[in-house]
Amino acid sequence: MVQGLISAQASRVLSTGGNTTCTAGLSDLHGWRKNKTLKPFPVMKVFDAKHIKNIVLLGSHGCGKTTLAETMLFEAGLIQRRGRVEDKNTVSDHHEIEHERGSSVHSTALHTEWRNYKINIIDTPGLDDLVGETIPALRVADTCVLLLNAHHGVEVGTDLVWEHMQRYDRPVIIGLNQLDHPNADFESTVGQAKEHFGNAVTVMQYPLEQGEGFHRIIDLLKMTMYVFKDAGGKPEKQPIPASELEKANSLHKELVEKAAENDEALMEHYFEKGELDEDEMRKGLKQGMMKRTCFPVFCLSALRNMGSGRLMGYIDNVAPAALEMPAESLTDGGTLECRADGPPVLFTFKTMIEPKAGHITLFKVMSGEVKEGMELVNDNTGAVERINQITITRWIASSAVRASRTARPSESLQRPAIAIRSRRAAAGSSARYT
Ligand SMILES: Nc1nc2c(ncn2[C@@H]2O[C@H](COP(=O)(O)OP(=O)(O)OP(=O)(O)O)[C@@H](O)[C@H]2O)c(=O)[nH]1
Ligand SMILES: [Mg+2]
Repeated sequence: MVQGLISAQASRVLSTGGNTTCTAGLSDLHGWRKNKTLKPFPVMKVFDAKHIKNIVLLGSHGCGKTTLAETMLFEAGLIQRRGRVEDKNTVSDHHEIEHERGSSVHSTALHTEWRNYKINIIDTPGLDDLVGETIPALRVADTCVLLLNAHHGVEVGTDLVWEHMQRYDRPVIIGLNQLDHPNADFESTVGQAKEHFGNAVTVMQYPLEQGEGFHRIIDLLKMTMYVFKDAGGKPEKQPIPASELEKANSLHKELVEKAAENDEALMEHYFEKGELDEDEMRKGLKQGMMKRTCFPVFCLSALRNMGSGRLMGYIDNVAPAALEMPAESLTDGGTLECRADGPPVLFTFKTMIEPKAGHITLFKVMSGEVKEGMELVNDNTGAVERINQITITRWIASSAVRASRTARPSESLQRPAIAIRSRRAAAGSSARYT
């Protein structure tokens, strides 16, 4: 795996700043529709970098990452029907080999939109021998969503991926999934998470029941109870039952203190008032996530579509955007800030050969704007490479769609899998272009 950079040779840099137009590769879409009802291709929305969140789904084999990704797309209305891994019709596990194996083999870049945010998702494979797919994804995401399986607790595969997560120092959200499973055990899984990942593990929600009957979640930030119908989806908000108030209030207090401890002004406020409001808590929790002193825990049943909306809401409001992340340290000792007005820098994190679409390289715009036709220098090879075509993969790479001619900061994942076609980028390579 090579890491490298391609930089713009000043004289050849074309002016940046085009608008976004999309034309769908109809033939590909057509094929796609056979097995899924897909909303007609919307006009591509443009999100500014503040409204883009890049997450990577991580966790042991079978903990539910692909199912959660499917639910996040469905909950946002980007797909009309949820696929199931067993039925070989999920959006993420679209490769033949993934159908054969019944689990993810490749990292897949997807996106969803929640309220006025775009959430880019990389779904990674959990099998240990496929960690080569997970590391580049970790490299370009801004927040890690680590899924734990509530009936297995912290697994060997979880510890393995946690080790890699340590290297990248990214903020972490913990999703406690499969709470509908008959053997689900929330308390013991949280206990194990604290043992393995430390006191930064912070309970944001707890389930009122587990197993078959799982359908109510107490939220300690909003101090409300979410009640799901059997079919899952949008929950009803109800007041916390009197029988739960004592427990909820004491856990809420712990959460407030966790938020306050990350910011002096918040701490002072807390000492004065003895409480923090939701926005103040979010501010403290965000700082705690950036400092990795707070790993918020959310309750989920991806299979029964319970809890993904709240998780996406938290990612929107609290998880950091690429612009808020610390500057990247470069191999040459320099640093690189994610700035819209910065020099055009992109980082390729995956190259693949897709049926129908051919050679595709996925990249993240680390700074500035990248435009079709631009010539950038590959920092690994020193070679000048031309950005031939920027496309958007809509779920399945083979239905690549011609993207805008310009890519902007963190836009890599804004429209997942913005690709450049360049025969030079070796499959599986990652490189930095400037
Ligand atoms: N009961 C229950 N089963 C679930 C849930 N989420 C996923 N599953 C099941 O768990 C199995 C594995 O789900 P996947 O989504 O493929 O898990 P994964 O983490 O993507 O697995 P890898 O791709 O191998 O890493 C499938 O049979 C799912 O239907 C859940 O919330 N509850
Ligand atoms: Mg999977």
